Amino acid sequence: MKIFVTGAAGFIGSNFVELALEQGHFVVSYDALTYAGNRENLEDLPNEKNHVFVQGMIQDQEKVSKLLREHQIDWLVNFAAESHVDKSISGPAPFVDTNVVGTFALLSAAKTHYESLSGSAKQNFRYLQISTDEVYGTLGATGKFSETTAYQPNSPYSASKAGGDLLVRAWFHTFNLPTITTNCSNNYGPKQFPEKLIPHIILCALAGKTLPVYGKGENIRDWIHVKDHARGILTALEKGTPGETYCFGGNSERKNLNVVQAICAELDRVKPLASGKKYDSLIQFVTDRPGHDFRYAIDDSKAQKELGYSRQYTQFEDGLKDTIRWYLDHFDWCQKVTSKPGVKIQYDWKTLAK
Ligand code: NAD
Ligand code: TDX
Repeated sequence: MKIFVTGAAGFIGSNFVELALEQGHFVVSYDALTYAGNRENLEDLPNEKNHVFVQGMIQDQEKVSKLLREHQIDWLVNFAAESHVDKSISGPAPFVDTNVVGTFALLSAAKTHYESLSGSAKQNFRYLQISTDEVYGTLGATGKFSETTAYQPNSPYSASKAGGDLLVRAWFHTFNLPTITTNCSNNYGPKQFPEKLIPHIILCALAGKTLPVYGKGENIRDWIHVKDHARGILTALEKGTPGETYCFGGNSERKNLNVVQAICAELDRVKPLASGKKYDSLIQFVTDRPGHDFRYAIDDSKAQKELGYSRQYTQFEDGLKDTIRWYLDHFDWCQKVTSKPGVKIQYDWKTLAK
């Protein structure tokens, strides 16, 4: 298939592009290259001849329309988003602009393209919206989110994602655009921007800085390896029913403090501190995130039953070890992506490289 991937230079988008190319698809990667998007994420890809990169904003409907037409696109997958909850609290405007207005522009371009198609091209066309479990709000100690859970977003980030998702729903019901929405839990793995918990803690630890744990570290997230998520998305494109939503989770709920402690334990093993101290001595409990959702967990039995979806990373701690190894082996990448203008996170690279 010919796939138009927005947000392709980000964490999950770039892992998806790699999988799609491996599977023999043709991919047009489209990305604005914000602070979170990096061209480096799309280097050394398999089947390079089947890959085109175009820089642009999803809000640019005319540009997207032209690309959909020129490349005779079959599947549009929308990963492009402002994705960091903390940034949505300090500055929500770009979240509304990209996640809501940008989704509207993409849907408008997709509708025009879809209506120009006929025969099998029209039958095969899909618009896939990448969403999150955060749109469902927060869980208490028990229960799980599923496709039937009501949307109750709590942060500016999740509210903006929910806004985009509701537009997608309306474009299916009103205009018959064949849309699919996937809601996934917290991803981890290679190429995640170091503002997010796991890579941020790895790099702070290696730089000998304190490890910030919000509140008491008791909030719970359900961790899925990014490569399992990418496989799930491809399966939804291949086998999903238009108008449906599918949830993907990792079946790996962990308290934040336990995730940070697991990172410390692995670093003690593979890169012990020269001082002889243990990495967990760097843990510092800091002011909690405002409106911090307590717990997320996903029931993905619908995706398992209807799409035949299954996870290959079943042990979070093993996937975490691989992820830590990836960051240790990619200091250059870490340095490059955090040295861009507008990125506030700074590490002491001389300490890190030791
Ligand atoms: P990311 O921040 O790493 O990547 C986002 C990408 O979108 C970047 O490359 C950025 O340059 C691009 N982008 C931002 N605004 C754009 C615009 N206006 N036009 C074009 N490109 C733009 O995010 P991620 O973690 O890879 O998340 C990808 C998608 O998956 C998002 O929609 C996010 O909401 C969703 N999601 C993420 C997670 C997670 O754990 N990271 C979980 C569930 C769902
Ligand atoms: O330094 C930190 N310390 C800390 O305790 C950071 C960055 C985070 N945290 C906590 C907050 C969360 O409970 O760790 C948890 C995970 O935080 P993030 O990595 O910022 O992820 P989260 O807020 O859960 O959102 C993520 O998962 C769902 C993605 O960023 C979203 O894009 C996705 O939709």
